[in-house]
Parts: sequence; C-alpha cells; structure tokens
Amino acid sequence: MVEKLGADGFMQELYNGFRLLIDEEKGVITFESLKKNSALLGLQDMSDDEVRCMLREGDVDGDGALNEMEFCTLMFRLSPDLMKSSRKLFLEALVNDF
Ligand SMILES: [Ca+2]
Repeated sequence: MVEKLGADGFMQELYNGFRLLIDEEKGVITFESLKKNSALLGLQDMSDDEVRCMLREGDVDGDGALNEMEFCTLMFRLSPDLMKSSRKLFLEALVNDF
C-alpha cells in the first residue's frame, strides 16, 4: 500500500488523519480529542484504557499528547489491518469534507 500510494501520498494521508483527530486549540492529539474523534479511525469501541494506551505508546517526548510526528510514527507501527480500515475511513471522511 505504501508503495502504491508513494511515500508522499502516504504521509499526506497520515497528516490528513492527524488533522481529523487533533484538539484544535492545542494542535495535538490529546486523550479527549482522540476519544471524541476515534470513531473516524474505526475505533469507536475503544475503551478509555485503550485510548490511554495508544497515547502512551505513541508519546515520545512524554507530554501526554501526540504531535504530528508522533502520530505518524505510531500509525506506521500499528497493525496492517488497522491501517487498511483507517485509511478507508480517512478517505471517506475527506470525501465527505468533515
Ligand atoms: Ca508527545
């Protein structure tokens, strides 16, 4: 999939996904913003613990939130299945112009 889209297209897509999930005031993904928008990733059934776990997993600098780079890195590391479904949802969300 990465090959097919090309690295630039893939990064652009991740960036679009990032923007769907951020807390607009802070410009980063927080527990609240992820919880609120996780349905966009197909993760509406995520528990609070899982959301916390995902944030902890991706948080490199330890500020408790995910910036663009941290989010992209985390997405690369997540399972291929999740990437596949979230990619589809991202695209649908973009087409629908949230
Ligand atoms: Ca961080």
